[in-house]
Amino acid sequence: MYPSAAAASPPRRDFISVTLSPEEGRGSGGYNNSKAWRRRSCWRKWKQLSRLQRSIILFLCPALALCGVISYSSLGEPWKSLANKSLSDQRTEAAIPGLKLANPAVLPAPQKADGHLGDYPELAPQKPPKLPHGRRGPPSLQLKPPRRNVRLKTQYDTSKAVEEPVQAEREENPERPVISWRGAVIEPDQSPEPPSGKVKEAEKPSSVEAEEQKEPVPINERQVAVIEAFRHAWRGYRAFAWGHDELKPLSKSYSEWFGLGLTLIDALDTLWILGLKEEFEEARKWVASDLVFDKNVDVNLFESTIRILGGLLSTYHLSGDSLFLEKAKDIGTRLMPAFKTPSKIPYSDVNIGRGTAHPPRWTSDSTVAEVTSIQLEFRELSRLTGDDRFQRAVEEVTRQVHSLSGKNDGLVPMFINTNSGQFTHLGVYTLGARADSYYEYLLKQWIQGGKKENELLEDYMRAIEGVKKHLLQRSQPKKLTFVGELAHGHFSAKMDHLVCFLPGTLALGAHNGLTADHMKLAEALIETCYQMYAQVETGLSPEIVHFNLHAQKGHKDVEIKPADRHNLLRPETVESLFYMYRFTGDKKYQDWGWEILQSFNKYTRVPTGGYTSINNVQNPSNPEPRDKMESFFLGETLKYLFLLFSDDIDLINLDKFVFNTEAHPLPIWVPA
Ligand code: DMJ
Repeated sequence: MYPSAAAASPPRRDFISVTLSPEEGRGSGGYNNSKAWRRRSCWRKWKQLSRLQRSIILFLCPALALCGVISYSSLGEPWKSLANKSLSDQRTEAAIPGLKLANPAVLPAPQKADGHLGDYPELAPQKPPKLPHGRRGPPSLQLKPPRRNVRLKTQYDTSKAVEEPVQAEREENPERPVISWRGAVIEPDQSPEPPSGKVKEAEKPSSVEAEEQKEPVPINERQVAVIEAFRHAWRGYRAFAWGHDELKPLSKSYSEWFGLGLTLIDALDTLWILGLKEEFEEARKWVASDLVFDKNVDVNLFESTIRILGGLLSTYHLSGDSLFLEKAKDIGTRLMPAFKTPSKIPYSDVNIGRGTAHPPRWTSDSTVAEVTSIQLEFRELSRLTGDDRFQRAVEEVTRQVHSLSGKNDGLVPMFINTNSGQFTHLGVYTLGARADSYYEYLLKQWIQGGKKENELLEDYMRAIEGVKKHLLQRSQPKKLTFVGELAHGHFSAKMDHLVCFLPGTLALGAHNGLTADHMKLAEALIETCYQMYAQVETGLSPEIVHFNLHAQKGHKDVEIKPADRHNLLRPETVESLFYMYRFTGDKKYQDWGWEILQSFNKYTRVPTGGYTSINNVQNPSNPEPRDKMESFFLGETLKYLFLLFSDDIDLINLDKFVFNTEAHPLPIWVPA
C-alpha cells in the first residue's frame, strides 16, 4: 500500500562505465605504429630547437601546470556542489512517490500572502560559532545541525555570509550575548530578571563540554517530507491561531486552554531541530514580547510542566538563549503553590497569577501519572538555577509514592489523595491514561541522574515484572503481544494508544544496560502498536483498541468500539519507533513510521493549513475531522518522525539527552 523508499528508489550508480570501440579494444597495428612514429617525430623537432627556446619551454610548462592546479581548486567546488544537487534532487523525487521538488503542488510554495513566511530557507550547514565567555547559561548544546542534501531552494547560501557579521559583532563587543542560530543572529531579550531573583550561572552540562564538532549528517528525503508537514501545520497555526493554545484548522480559528501560546512553546525545540530558522526567530520574538505568566488563569500542573516548562528548558539547552531559562524559571516558580497541600502531593491546578492552587472541583485526588511525571523538569530547573526548592518538592512526591502501599507487583493505582497522600481507587491497574508516564519517569529520572538513584530503578524493574505477570497477553489470530488492564482481578484486553510509549521506554532501558528481555518485549510490543495502525482502514490508530483473545473467523486482532475510534494525532507509536530504530538500526521501523506519516497526510491534513484530529479512523471516505490540532502534534509527533528518519545518532544523542514525556530533550547530568 505504501511503497518503501528502498522499493521506489532507482538503483544507485556509484561507478562510471566506459565503453571502448572494438578497434580500440582489440588494438590495431596501425594505431601502435602511428603512436611510435609520432614520438620519434616530436623528439626530432625538440632537438631542432635552440637551447634558449628549450629553456623557455621547460620553465613555462611547470608554471602553467601550477596555475592550473590553483584555479581548479577554487573553481571546482561550485561545480561539484551543482552536480551533487541535481543528483540528490533526483533521488528525493524518486524516493517519495509524488514528490517533485520543483513542484509547488506537492511541496507547497511557502505562503507569501501574509508577508511573513519566506521561501524555504537555504540552511547550509555550519558549525555553531563559539559563544563568548562570560555569557550566562550553558554552552549551546547545539547539536550538529542537520544538513540538507536535498535542496529545496538554491537561491542563496547564507552560511558564510551570516557568520561573518556574527564574528565581527563578537570581536567588537565580546560581552554582548549574541546568539548564533545556524547562521542567524538573534538578539537576546533585554528583559529583567525573573521575579524570584537572579538566574544563577548555569552548570555546564558535562555532556557537551568536551564534545568535538563533527561534520553534520545530511538530512534525507523522508526528513524533508516531515519538514514539509511541519511547515504546513505551522502555516495554519501562524495564520489563524498565532499566540493561542491550539489551532482549529477547519474553522480557521483557535481554542484556549491556558491562554499561554501552548502550541508555539511546545513547538520551539522542534523548530530548532528541524532547522526552521526563520520560524524559530519569529516564535522567539513572541516569547520575548508576548509570553506573560502573570495572568489570572488556572493551569494544569502536569500539562504546563511537560509542555511549557519542559519546552522552555529544552529550547534553552539547544539554543543557549537565556530568555528561555528566564521564562522557565518564571513559570516554574509560579507552579510551586501546587505543592502546598496537607500531604505535599500536589494539586492538579494552579492559578499562576494569584499563586493559589486547588484540586479539581469534584475530588481532592490527583492523578498518579500527573504528580509523578513532573520530576525531570523541576529537577533540571533546580540544577540550572541553583534553587533546590523545585527539586525538593518533586522528589518528596517520588519518595512518598515509592513507599506507598496499594501497589500490585510494582503497578500503581491511578489516583492519589492530596490530603492523605494515599492511593485511592485501589485495584485498577493500567499502563494507559492516568498511570502511563509514572513508569516512564522512573526510568528516565534514573538516567537523568546518572543511574545512581537505585530506588527509581528498583521501582521500574519491579513494575515491568508486574506488567509481565498481570497485564501481558497475546491476541488472535496474529498472536500480537499487548498490555491489557486489570480491574479488581479481572483482565481486560483493552489497550490505549498511550501505552505505545512503552516499547520505546523498554528499549531505552535495555540500551542503558537493563536486561535484554526488555528489548525482546519492546520488539513484540512495537509490532502490536504498528498493527494498531496497519489493521485499520485509514492506516491510523484509534485512541483505544480491544484485542481478540480467541480466534474468530473474519475477525482481526484489533477490535474498535464506536466511542474509541478517534485519533488525536498522538505521538506514542512514532516515539517508540524512533527508539527502536536508534537502538537496532532495523529499517523496518523507519518504513512503518513512513506509512504512518502518509496516513496523517492523507486523512488529517487540512488544505488551508494545519492538521486535524479525526473522529473515525475506520472511515476513509469521511474520517470526520474534529477541527483541532493538539500541540503535541508539533511538539512530539513530527519531532519523533524527523528523528526516526535520521541516521545521525548525534541529532539528540540518547546518551546525552533524555526526552521528557512531551518529547522535550533535557541533558543527562552524567552522560554515558
Ligand atoms: C502528551 O501530552 C504526552 O506525551 C503525555 O505523556 C501523554 N499525552 C500526550 C500525547 O499523547
